[in-house]
Amino acid sequence: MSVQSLNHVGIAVRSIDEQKSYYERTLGMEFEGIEDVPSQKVRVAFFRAGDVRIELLEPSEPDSSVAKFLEKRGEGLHHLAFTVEDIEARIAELKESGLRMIDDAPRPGSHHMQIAFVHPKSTFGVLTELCELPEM
Ligand code: CMX
Repeated sequence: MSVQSLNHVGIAVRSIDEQKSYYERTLGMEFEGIEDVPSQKVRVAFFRAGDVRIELLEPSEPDSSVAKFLEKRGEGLHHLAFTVEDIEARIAELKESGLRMIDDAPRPGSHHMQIAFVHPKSTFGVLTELCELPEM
């Protein structure tokens, strides 16, 4: 297993609108747009500085896992996402090494990526996402 790069850092927020100006104007990051990700019941906003992206996650439905997170832990850092190649093989490797996957098979994520989450209980408390970029 070898991750290629940090794809993004996910941050749980109650309102993208409320925080947009902090990332865009105060920090001066490039705003890349807002997208609905129905499979994850979230609305996401991306901001970029160099190769690093921040993903703001706002729940789009009351039973979203992000809504539960906000209720329990409040706003703040939610997950780290790594770019990988051949996500199905990477999932198999992680399972083989004893990690608990939330997703046994890739799901559609933002930016047309395929994604899969690893449970934070098996990654030292850090919710971890694998992302495979779409073919160009
Ligand atoms: N980071 C670290 N720990 C987390 C966490 C997070 N983001 N979310 C939950 N946990 C912890 C909880 O605090 C809890 O720990 P304790 O038992 O010690 O209190 C434990 O994990 C179980 O959490 P829970 O509140 O009972 O919530 P659930 O089990 O219902 O769900 C999780 C937790 C991680 C399985 C669920 O949030 C999930 O499936 N996440 C993956 C999907 C996701 O996050 N999608 C949104 C992003 C989509 C995108 O980027 O496109």
